[in-house]
Amino acid sequence: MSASKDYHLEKEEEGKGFDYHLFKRLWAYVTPYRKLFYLSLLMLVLGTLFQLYIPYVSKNAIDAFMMREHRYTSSAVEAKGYYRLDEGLWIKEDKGGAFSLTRRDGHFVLTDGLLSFRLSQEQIRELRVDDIQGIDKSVLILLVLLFSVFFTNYIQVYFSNKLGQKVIYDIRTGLFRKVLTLPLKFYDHNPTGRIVTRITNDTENLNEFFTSAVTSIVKDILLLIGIIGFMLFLSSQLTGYSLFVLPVIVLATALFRFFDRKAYRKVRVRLARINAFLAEHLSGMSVIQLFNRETSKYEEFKKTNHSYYRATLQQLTVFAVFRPTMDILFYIALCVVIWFGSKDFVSGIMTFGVLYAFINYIDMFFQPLRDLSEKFDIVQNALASAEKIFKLLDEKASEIEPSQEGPEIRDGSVEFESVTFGYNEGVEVLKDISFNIRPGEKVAIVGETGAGKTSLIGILTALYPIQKGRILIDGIPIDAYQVHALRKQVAVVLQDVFIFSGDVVDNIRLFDNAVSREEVIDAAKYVNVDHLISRFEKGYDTMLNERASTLSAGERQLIALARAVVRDPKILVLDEATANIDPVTEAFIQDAMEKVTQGRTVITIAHRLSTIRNADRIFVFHKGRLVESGTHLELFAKNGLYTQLYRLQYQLNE
Ligand code: M5T
Ligand code: MG
Repeated sequence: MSASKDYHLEKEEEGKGFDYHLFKRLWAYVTPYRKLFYLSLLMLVLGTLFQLYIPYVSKNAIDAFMMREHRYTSSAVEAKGYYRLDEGLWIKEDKGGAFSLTRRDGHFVLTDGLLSFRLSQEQIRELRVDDIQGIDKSVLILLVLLFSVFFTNYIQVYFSNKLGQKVIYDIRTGLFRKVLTLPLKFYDHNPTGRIVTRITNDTENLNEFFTSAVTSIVKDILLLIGIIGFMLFLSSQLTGYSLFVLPVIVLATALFRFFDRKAYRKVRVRLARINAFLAEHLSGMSVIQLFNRETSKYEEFKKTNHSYYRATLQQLTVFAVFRPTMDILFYIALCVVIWFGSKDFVSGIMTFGVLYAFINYIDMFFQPLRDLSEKFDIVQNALASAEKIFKLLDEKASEIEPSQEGPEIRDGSVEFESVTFGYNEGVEVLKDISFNIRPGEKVAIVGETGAGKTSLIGILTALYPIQKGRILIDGIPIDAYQVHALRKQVAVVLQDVFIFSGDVVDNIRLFDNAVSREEVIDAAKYVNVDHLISRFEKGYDTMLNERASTLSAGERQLIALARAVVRDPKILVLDEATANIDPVTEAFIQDAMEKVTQGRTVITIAHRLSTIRNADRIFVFHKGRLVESGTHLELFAKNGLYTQLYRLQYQLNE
């Protein structure tokens, strides 16, 4: 693909790393909900502590109640605190006692080296009632801990998701509000797909950041620190042995990050390519089919699709290597713990409970490690998205400073004073235009394609700023009006009419509920589109789609005319569609035009004979300049450009 063809694609920038300002700005969005944030953080810390405590409680249960050494002294007579074992044998727990409790052939035996008594299960339970109660208590504590982990996790997940949703809701709303105020120039340079991506995908990336990444990173780090803390507390030596794999883990993770980032970026770029391809080709489906481009487009898509597939495979490979590597490292660490730990246990340096807890902690240790390295992508991705979102939010709203208050348009005179305008620097589309239109005058503008006629509308309605000169309405420069007031009184019917998805009524009043259904119908009758609408399946309630594929060009023009009329503007600007209209519709439009132009200043970019003939004055544009003006007869008599144009375009219709 050539560079020019890829202009609408995202460039994948290098990862930004951790930018303090970015975090500060993101935090500003969290501030209104910081209670949620702190609460979820608190739950996170509590949950992690509970989780860390579980192996430790098990260790206590094992060492204090299960594996404890028991010694007893004996007495031949009954005494307080002594337990009757047999006729003439009473025993009592005593650390310095001669009898010890040992296991032999699956039974407990009480022995002092000379005598030994085999104990029944009943007796052992009575003797070790403290241990059994201790175990009960430990299990209860474990249960409470488990439920607390569940409960804190639940609250934490709920609150952090709520926080994420609230934040991205605000960001999405903010983005759309921004987008509504952006100058049209912005849209000339930014393809729709990109802006849609900003408002949907990029905010979604942020959501993931808030809900899963931030919390799990904090949690993982807490866990790692906590686990190492507990392990050091239990046995610093064994901690040292078991973490000897740590450098290997760090290396493996760094390698994984490197390859994963590369693969991930590729996946994103290629997915964006698929999206862009689809968006473009779905909209242009009729052209593809009409020009038999199906096969070649299919091949093109297959190629794009395949390159995406390859990129995902590559990413999978990276993961497929990383996960088992981490697993092997985990098992190695486990082997080390068992090897050294068991020896320590056998030689009596370490209790069995500590060994048990250690194995648990090692198991726990690897989960956050795997997680952290995989979550890193989300963070980086989110920060890249945040940056792009903020860039859009920082776009300058409009080069035309909006006036806060301003006059109302009363008469509707329009004056251009040496106006020069271009969309891009260095290319002048309109050059030194001066004219004066009186209130109520009907002016037709003619000129060849690309002469700058449509551009005139853009600057009259302040959609684009001009470079030189002044535009005045009622003798007042347009920038002195509130943009709102200006556009209320200058209604425009554009060359290609945009229809929104919605019914006919809403498309005429443009979803403005201040306009009643009756007013809409009146306007439709006024412009002679009423009888066309009543032929629709559901009349005024017929749903239209945004491509207006169910309307004819003439119907669309008339709906747009009704749209303009319903607002009762002082100045009406019409950009006639170049498409030919059948004589019947032509008559309807002409009749409508006669009515709607009453008492209004009308500027029509004319493609029809009737419009030109009925105009009070005609302006002839040529290559961005106003070259001739006057009535039809005056201009015709001049035998200049107008005569030429007129002859070329209309002689056949004469
Ligand atoms: C005049 C350029 C266009 C042409 C010149 C609308 C628009 C136009 N142009 C831009 O660069 N960006 C734009 O957004 O300006 O264009 P126009 O005013 O649309 O011409 P027209 O209305 O007289 O032509 P037509 O065909 O509608 O009769 O060079 O490239
Ligand atoms: Mg045009």
